Amino acid sequence: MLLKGALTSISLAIAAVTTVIAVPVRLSLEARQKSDSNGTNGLTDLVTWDTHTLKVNGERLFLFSGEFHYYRLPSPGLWTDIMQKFKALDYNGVSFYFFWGYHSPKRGVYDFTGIRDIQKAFDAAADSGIHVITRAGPYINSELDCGGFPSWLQNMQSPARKYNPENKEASHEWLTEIDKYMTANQITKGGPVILNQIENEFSYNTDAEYMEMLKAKFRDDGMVVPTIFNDVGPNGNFATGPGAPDIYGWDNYPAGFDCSNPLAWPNDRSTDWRDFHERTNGEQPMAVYEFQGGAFDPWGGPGYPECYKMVNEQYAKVYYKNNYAQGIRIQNLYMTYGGTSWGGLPKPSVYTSYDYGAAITEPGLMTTKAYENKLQAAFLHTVKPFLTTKYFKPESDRSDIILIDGLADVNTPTKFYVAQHWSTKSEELDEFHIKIETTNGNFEIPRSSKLILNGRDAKILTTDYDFNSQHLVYSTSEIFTHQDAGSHDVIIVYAYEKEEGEFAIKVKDDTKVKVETNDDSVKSETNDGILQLTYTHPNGTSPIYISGGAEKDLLVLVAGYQSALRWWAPYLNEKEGKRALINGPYLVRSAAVSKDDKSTVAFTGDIDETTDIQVVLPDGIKAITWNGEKVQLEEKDKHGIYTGTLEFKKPDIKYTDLTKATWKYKAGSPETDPKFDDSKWITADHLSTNSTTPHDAGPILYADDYGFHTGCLWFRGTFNGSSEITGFDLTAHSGAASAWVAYLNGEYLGGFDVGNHAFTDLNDTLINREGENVISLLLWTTGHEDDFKADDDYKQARGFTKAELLGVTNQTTWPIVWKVQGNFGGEDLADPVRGPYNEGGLYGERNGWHLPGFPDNDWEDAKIPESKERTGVSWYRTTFDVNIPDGYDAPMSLRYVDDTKSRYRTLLYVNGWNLGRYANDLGPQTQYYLPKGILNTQGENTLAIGVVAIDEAAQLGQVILEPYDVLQSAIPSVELVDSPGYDKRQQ
Ligand code: IPT
Repeated sequence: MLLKGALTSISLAIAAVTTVIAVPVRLSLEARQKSDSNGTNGLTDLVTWDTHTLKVNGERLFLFSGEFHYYRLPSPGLWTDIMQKFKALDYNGVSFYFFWGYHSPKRGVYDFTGIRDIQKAFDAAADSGIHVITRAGPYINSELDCGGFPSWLQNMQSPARKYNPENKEASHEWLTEIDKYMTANQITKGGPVILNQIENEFSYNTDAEYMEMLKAKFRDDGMVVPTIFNDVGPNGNFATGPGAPDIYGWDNYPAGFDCSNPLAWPNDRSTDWRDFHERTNGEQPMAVYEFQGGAFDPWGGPGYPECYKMVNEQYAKVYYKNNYAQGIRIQNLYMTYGGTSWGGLPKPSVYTSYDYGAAITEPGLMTTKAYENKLQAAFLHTVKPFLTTKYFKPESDRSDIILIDGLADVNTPTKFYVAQHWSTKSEELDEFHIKIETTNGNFEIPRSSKLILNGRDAKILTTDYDFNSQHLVYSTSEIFTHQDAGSHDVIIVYAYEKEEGEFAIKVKDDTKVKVETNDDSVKSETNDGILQLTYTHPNGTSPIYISGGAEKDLLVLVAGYQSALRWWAPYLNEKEGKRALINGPYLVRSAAVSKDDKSTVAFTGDIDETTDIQVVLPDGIKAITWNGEKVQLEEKDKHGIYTGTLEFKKPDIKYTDLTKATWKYKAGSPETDPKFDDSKWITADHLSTNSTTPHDAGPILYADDYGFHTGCLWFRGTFNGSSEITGFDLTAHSGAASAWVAYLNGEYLGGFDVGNHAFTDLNDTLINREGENVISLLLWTTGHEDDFKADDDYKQARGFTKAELLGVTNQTTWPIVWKVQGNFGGEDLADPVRGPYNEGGLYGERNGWHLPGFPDNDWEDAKIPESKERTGVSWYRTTFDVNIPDGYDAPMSLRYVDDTKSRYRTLLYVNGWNLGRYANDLGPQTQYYLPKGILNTQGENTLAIGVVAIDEAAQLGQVILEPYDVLQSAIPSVELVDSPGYDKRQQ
C-alpha cells in the first residue's frame, strides 16, 4: 500500500523549499521486520522501501537486475534484443552506467544521437518491462578509458571526484545533459527508472561535500527516485551522514579477477552481511549493487572461457543463494551482458572483448549460467514469502560441514532453508537432514529418502507454503515456479538428475487422494492429512498428477537439472503473475494470448536445433504458435501437457571466404621519412602540464596536453647533427600493453614496451652529423588509466617523459623541436558519428583509409595471409558480403590465425568502425564480434585492417569470417547504423 498519509504530504511540501534529510526512526529489528511502513525520500511515493525490499508502485519486489552498457554494443537495434533476453531470464531490472566521455569529445560538446541515443536504451528496457537503475557517475570505473571521464578532463587542473569549483563546473556540465534523459525516463513520468546511483564505489579519498554536490544537482535537475550508493564492500562509506544516499549498498566480487585458476574461488562466502546491515542501514533493504557476474580479463590473460568457468552456474548457485540467505533483496549482477569495448573504449589493462564470462555472451548467446539465473529469478519472483523474512538458526544433522540459514516469513508460517557447504569450493557430496517446524507438524526432512548437497551447490528448500490452491508442507526439491492453470495448479521443482526428492502437500482427506504418473521412481503415501511423494529426479521432466487432495488438482513437474534449465515461464500477464510454461527451446522471449483467438498462445523465441517441446497451458488454450507459425501439438495426457516439435530449418547463410578475397595493400607510415611534411602538426612546446606523470626537462611530450586522446600517436623530433651526439635517451609512458617504435631518418631503430630505452650504438651512417635529423616515434596506446582510488590516476600521461640527446654538452636551448600528431582534428572530431574513441593517429586513419568508399584502386593487390614481411604500418582493404536470411540470428566474427612469434598489432575497421585492437604477441583475443547493425548482414561490407609492426617487419596471418552460432530466431529487426563513407569526411 502506498503511504499517502499526512506525514508524506508534509515532507513533500518541505521538499519543495528545502532539502529533506531523512532521519530514520530506529525501530527494533523485530518491530521493523513486522512493520508495514514505507521508507520514502519524500520526493516520490512510487518507489519506497522497508527493511526487506523495495516497493515499486506499492508492490514489493525482489529487484533482480543485471548490468548492461549500451556503449559496449554499438547497435541500438540490439539493445532491444538484449533487454528481451533479460526479461526471458526473469530479470526485472537493468543497471546502466552512463559514460560521460562517450558523449563528450570536447568541453561543452555533447552528443546523444545515433549509437549514443540513450533514449533507445530506456525504451528497450521499458518495452521489455525492465526497471532501470541509472548510474551516471560522473565517475563510473568499468574498465573504461579514464574510468568514464571524458579525455578532455585530463587537462583540468583541480582534482576530479572532489568538491572544488572547477570540478563542480565540469560535473555539472555533464549532469545537466544526462539528467535531461534520466529525469524524463523516471517512473514518475511513466518511464522505467526506479533508482539513481550517486558516484561509483567512492570509498577511497572520499569527499562528502562532493557527494552532497552531486545529490543536490540530481535533485535540482528533477531526479526524484531514491538515490543509491555502491560502497566497495560493506564498509559503511556514506552509509549515514553527509553524502549518504536513500538506500546504501555495496559491491562484491568474491571470485576476484584472475581467471587463470578458475576453480580457486579465493574467497568464501560472506556470512557477516546480515549483521552489518542490521548495524548499518537496517531500515533499508539489503542491496548489492554490483555482485560478480563474471570477470574482466587482461591482455595476455587466459581468455573469457576461463572467466566463465570461474564464474559459472555453480558459482551462481553458491554465491547468489548465499546473498539471498544473508538478506540481499536488491541484486545487480555485473555484468549480465558484457559486450565489446570497441575502439578506444577500454582502459589499458583490458582488451576489446568485454565478454566478461557473463550470463549472456558477447555475441548475445545463452549460457548455462543464464539459465541458472532464470531458475533463481523466477523463484524469487514467484514465492512471495521469501521477500519478508527474518533469520533463524535451524537444526540439522551435518552442521559441521553444511551451513543452513533459516529464513522465516514474518507474515505467514512459510520458512526457507538455504543449504550450502561451509567451504564454498567443497567438492563433497553430502547427505543431510533438517528439523522443520510447520503448521502441519514437526519433522526431520527428508523423511524417507536421501537429501544430497553436491559440491559447489546450494539449495533453497521451502516449507509451509500456501500457493495457488495448495499448501506445501515441504519440498526437498527446489521450486522454479508455480501457476494456477484454471482447473488445476502446476508447480515445477528440480534438483540434479539422480538425486532423490521429497515433496509433501496437505490434503483434505487421506482416502480421496489419487496420484498418477508414468515415472516408476515415484512413491506416494498419505498419512495424517499429508501426501508425501518421493522420487528420483529424472533425465528430463516427470509429471505427477495429484487429484482429490486440495480444492484443485495439482500437477507436479519434477525436473532433472538439465531439463529444468530449459523450462521457461514467460508472463502472459505480469500484473496478475500469469505465466505460460514451456520446456525445450534455447530461448523463449515472450508469450501472449492471441488477441483474435483467445485459445491460442503466441510464443516468440530462438532455437539452435530441432527441439521437442512440452507446454503447460491454462484451461481454454488449445493451440500455440512459435514465431508466428502454428505448432502441431499433441495432448499427451489429460493434465494439460502438450508436446510438439519445433523444427530447425537449416538456413542458407552465405558470407565471403576472406582467404580467397582480393585485398588492396598500401604502406602507411610516411611519417618515418625525414622529408615528410609535418608543418601542419602541432608543435609540442608546453612547459607545464596537469598530468600526474612527472617529466624531465624540456617540452611536454604528452599527447593529451595537445588535444590528442585516442589510439596511436606520432611524435617527430627534428635536430641538427653534431659530432658530439652519441645517441638518444627516450622514456615512453603509456598503459599496459602499449608499445613504441623508433625510427631515425627513416631507419627502424627498434620496437619496445613502454619504459626507457637508450640508443647508444648509433653509427655515422644513421645520423647526419652535418645537417638535419628526424626521429619519428610511433606510440601504440591502450587508453588512459581509471581513477578507482580518486587520486587522479586517470591523468597519467600518454607520451614521452624523457627525450634527450646524449653526448651534447652546454645546451643553451632545447636541441630537439618536437611535433605531435594524433587523431585528425583532435577534440574537433573528423568523424562525430563514430565518436571520440573510434580513430587514432595513424596516417591511414587521419586520411580516412578505414572508411567505406575510400578510393583504393591505385593500391597494390594483395592476398591474406600476406606473402611479404612489411615494415612500419601497413593497410589492407577489401569488401565482403554477408547474407543471413530474416528469421535467423547468426552473430558474426572475424578471427585472426597466426603464431605469436612476431610482434605486431592491428586495428580492425568494419564499415569504418574500429571493432578491435589485436596484439599478435600478447593475445589472448583472436576473435572479434561484428555486431549486426554495424555489420550489414544482408549485403556488402568494407573491411580495413591497419597493421603496426613493432618488430622491424610483420606479416599478417590468416583472417577468417565466421558465425559464432546459428539460431532460428525472433531477434527484433535491427536497423543499420549510420556509417558515413569517405565522401562525407570532414577534412
Ligand atoms: C567495480 C567497479 O565498480 C565496476 O565499475 C567495475 O570496474 C568492476 O569493479 C570490475 O569489473 S570495483 C570492485 C572490483 C572493487
